[in-house]
Amino acid sequence: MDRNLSLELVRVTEAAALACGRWVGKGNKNAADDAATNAMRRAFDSLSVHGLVVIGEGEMDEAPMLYIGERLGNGAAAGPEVDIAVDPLEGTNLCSKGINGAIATIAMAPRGGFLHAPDMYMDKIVCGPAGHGILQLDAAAGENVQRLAEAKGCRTDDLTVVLLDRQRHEEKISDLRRAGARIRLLPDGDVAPAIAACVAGSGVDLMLGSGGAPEGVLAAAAVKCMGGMMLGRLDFQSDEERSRAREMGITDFDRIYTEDDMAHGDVFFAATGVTDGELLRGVRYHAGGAKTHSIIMRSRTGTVRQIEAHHNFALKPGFHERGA
Ligand code: VTB
Repeated sequence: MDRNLSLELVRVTEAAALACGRWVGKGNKNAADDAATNAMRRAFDSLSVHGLVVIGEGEMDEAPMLYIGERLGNGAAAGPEVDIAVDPLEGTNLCSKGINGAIATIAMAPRGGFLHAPDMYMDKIVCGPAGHGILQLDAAAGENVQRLAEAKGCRTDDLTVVLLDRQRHEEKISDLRRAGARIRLLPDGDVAPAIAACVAGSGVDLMLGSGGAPEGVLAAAAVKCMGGMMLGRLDFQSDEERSRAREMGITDFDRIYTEDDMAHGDVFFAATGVTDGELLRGVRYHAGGAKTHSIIMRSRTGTVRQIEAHHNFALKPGFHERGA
């Protein structure tokens, strides 16, 4: 694949962030999500790929654009055949309330490179490279923290674990507290902390718990690019979910997927901050322009770039409204 694609991809997440950034704190998560989705969809038109959405905004009958199965890209003859995973606004509630942690994100892999994860929960554990061969999805949370502390040569209370603040995590949380770990409970958004867990010095050492499976695939793409470790297993809540998964080609319901099972081949990942977070600053607007902060990466080279972009709306009429 063309090495420039990761640099192209960041324009897509920047466009989405610039568009939904206008909706921060306005209490309208659907409008924020629509703005991000529209802008991201439009930005794709200039990308030289033959893209197919495999993780998107929903099924074709549920979402007007960026739905699963939609073909994207400008169709340039030379463009590669790629699968695309998107979450134009990951953390719609965070954005609508103006809380930290909302991002615009996208991942791309050669055709067939992503797990076609159904829209349901996935039990996840994510850590940087130190976690390989050490952490287990089914080990008690406290035990995982002990093992990670040993591997890193630190104390358990040197480690910070992030979980979504949900009742379903009660047992994990008490177990982590018993083990002495520092914990951060987030209202929403488990992709950004999964990325942070792979970045040394980010303030996040481990991300655990059950969140969206599509978000799991996006996280896996980033984890793979950074050499981190991730394990995930679909967390079925009903037989209806099992039959939906079967329709999507999943036969082994107990399978534990690694980051590589969920995202393989030459994977690209990009995310832009919408509101502030551990890793990415949110969009900052000023007279006539805005500043965005993004992270982009590619698995084949392992290069991780952070990009601060200064956008001049005067030179791109309509840009600040459309974000394209
Ligand atoms: C999860 C998580 C997401 O929404 O999908 C969550 O992965 C929904 O979980 O990052 P609940 O049903 O417990 O609310 C996010 O937090 C935001 O999209």
